[in-house]
Amino acid sequence: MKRRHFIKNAALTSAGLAVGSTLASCAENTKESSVTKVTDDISKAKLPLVIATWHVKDATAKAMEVLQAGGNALDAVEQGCRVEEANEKGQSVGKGGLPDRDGNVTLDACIMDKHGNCGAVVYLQDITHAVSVARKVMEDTPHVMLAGEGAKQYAISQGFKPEDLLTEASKEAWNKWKIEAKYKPIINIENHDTIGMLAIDKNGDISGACTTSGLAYKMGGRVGDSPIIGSGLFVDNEIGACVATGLGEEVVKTVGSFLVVELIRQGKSPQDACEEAISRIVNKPNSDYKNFQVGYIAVNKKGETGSYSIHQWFSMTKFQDGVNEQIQSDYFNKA
Ligand code: SD4
Repeated sequence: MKRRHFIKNAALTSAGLAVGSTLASCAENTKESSVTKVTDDISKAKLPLVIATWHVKDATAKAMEVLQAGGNALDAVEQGCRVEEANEKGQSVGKGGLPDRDGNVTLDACIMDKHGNCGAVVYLQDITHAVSVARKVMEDTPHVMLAGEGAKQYAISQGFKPEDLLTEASKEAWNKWKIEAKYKPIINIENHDTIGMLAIDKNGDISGACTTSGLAYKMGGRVGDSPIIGSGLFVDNEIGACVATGLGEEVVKTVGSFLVVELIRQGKSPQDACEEAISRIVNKPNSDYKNFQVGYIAVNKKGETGSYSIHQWFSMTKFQDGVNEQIQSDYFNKA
C-alpha cells in the first residue's frame, strides 16, 4: 500500500521520479533483505544437514548417507522415514504401529519438496511405506491427498505390496488396552514417536516428510496433524521448514508447522519460532496442556535448528558435520 502511494506521488514531478526510484529501490531492498535474511550466508552452513523428531539415529544416518552420495533432500527424507516405517519395534510408525480402538493400524504421512509441492496419504491401511505412497501422490497424480481405501488401491496399483501391519506385540498391547478401553493421549509414548524429518542438501535445498500410525487407540477414521500440510509439516525453501509431533488435534488447531515457518520468515530463529508456536497452544484459555505433549523441530535456510516441546523428554536427532546426535529439547512445563 505504502509503496503504491509512493509511486503515485513520485510520478508527479521529475524530481519526485528521481527520488522515487531511489526510495523505491530502498523499499525493494528492505523487502528483499527481510526475506533473504536467513539465506544470505548459506555458504557458512555446514551442509548437508538432517534433523528428525525423537531418537531415530538409524533414520538420520540413512538420510545422511543419501545426501553424502549427492542425493537430494527429498530422497533423503523419504529414505530416512522408510527406516522407521520398516522398524517393527517402533509402535508409532508404519509396520508394528499401535492400532485404533478397533484393532486397525491406519497410517498418515506426507512429504513436501523444495518447490512447495506436496503429497499425503491419510487413513492408509496394509501398506508399510506410507511416506513413499505420499511421494507418489505428489509426483504422479493431480492431487495432494488420498485417503483410506482409495489410497490403498492407488498404492497397490503402483506396486506397493499389501501386508498385515498389526504385529504380535501391538496386538498384545491392544488386547491389554481393551480391558479398560480408556482413551487417553500418552505423553512421550516411548521416546520414539511419529517421525518427522527435515533435510537440507548440498545445494542448500530443503525438503521434509512426516509419517505415523497416529495416536494409539484413536477412534476409527481419525486423522491427525501428521499428513496435513501446514500442520504436521511445512517447507518453504526460501525460508525454512518445520515438523510436529504429539497430540495432532492441538497442532491442527494452531496450524503449527506453517506458523513456525512464518515466524522464521518474520525474523525469528528456529528456536524462538518453535517456542512461540508452543506458547500459542499453552496460553489458550483453558488449555489442557498438562495432559498432552506437542513438540516442534525446525530449520532455517542458514542451517540453524531449533526444537521445543510442552513437556520434558522430547528430543531431536541431528546429523551434521559428521555427528549424528540426539539432542534433548527445551520445554515449557517446568512447574
Ligand atoms: C497424531 N501427531 O496422529 C500424531 C501422533 C504423534 O505423538 O505424534 N504422537 O496426532
